[in-house]
Amino acid sequence: MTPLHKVLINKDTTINPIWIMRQAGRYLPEFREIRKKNTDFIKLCLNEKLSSEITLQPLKRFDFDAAIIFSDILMLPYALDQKVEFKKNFGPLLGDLNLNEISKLNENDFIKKLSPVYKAINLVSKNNLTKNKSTIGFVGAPWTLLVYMINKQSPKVKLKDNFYQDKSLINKILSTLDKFLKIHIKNQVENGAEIIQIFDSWAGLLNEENLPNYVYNPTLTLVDYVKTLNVPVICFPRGVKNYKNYCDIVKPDGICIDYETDPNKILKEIKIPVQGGMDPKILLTDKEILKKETKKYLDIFKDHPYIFNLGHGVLPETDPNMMDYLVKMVKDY
Ligand code: 1CP
Repeated sequence: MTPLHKVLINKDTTINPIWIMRQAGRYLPEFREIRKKNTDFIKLCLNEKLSSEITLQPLKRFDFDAAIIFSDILMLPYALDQKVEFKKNFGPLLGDLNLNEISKLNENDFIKKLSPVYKAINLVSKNNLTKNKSTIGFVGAPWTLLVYMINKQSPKVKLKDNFYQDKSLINKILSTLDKFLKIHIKNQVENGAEIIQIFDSWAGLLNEENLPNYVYNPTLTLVDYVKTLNVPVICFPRGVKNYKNYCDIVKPDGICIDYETDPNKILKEIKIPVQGGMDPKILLTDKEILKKETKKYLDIFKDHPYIFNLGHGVLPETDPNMMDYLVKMVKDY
């Protein structure tokens, strides 16, 4: 059993495995080197040789316990034939959504479009660098994907005023997403993904009243599906106010918490394995502060099954030396 499985399945509290969201990415000079020569981000994700190499880059430097496949949650709308571009200093920009086209899409075409992602997972899971480590596959949660597909840009930039207006459109997209997310998850697992993480980065946009329709119910269906594949599933509903409600209803194997959530409150309320929490900005300070904050999370969760991670993705300005210090500290704890 890998360390992550020991925590997620056996609820082992004697170890503290570590991996970091966005561990393969822009804070690593070797990634920026590849990215410079590959200006089309989608094409890069669809190049299994390069995407598997990028996935393994952080494992060559640091003793992480997992590899997360270098891809993106927006590969799904891309595979549903919605145009997706990544504009420099702006983020993703999506094209118009054509539901008629989407309804004609068949499973085989979808799988074919994403086959380089599945090949990359296969290459990574068979590589020696992931021996006794987990290969993590992932998807965006239906709600977060819906947000990008309708809004066509990051809500960080602006959320359309009439976002919630067309309920029939919303429901059609949600049911399409349910079908294709399951296909995407299945193919990742069949090719070597041993854990699935569901990213709901924009769950915090909703109030409690709307969570059942858009977050709880559609995510529960996916979580139940992943369980039938005998693979543990970790959910990251960033920004929800009530993590306990979320866990009680959605019942993932592990819950990843964001950096605005009080870890002491989580420890008191939540019984399932916990992951993450520390503010990524701590890695931009100094070793003294980093040591103190890291120790804080490890101390709080010392008798609770806990996977060390941050409360959101590692920031591009992070010094890899600080990451090195963090990993060693967690391992020596
Ligand atoms: O080099 C570049 O300009 C591309 C930057 C980049 C990278 C490295 C994007 C564009 N995506 C990725 C990889 C990525 N995205 C991974 C790879 C594996 C790893 O973690 O190492 C993962 C898991 C994601 C997931 C993802 N993409 C999420 C969920 C997690 C989160 O950060 O909240 C979201 C919301 C996205 C959308 C997306 N893709 C890229 C960007 C810049 C964004 C965010 C846009 C926004 O702010 O709304």
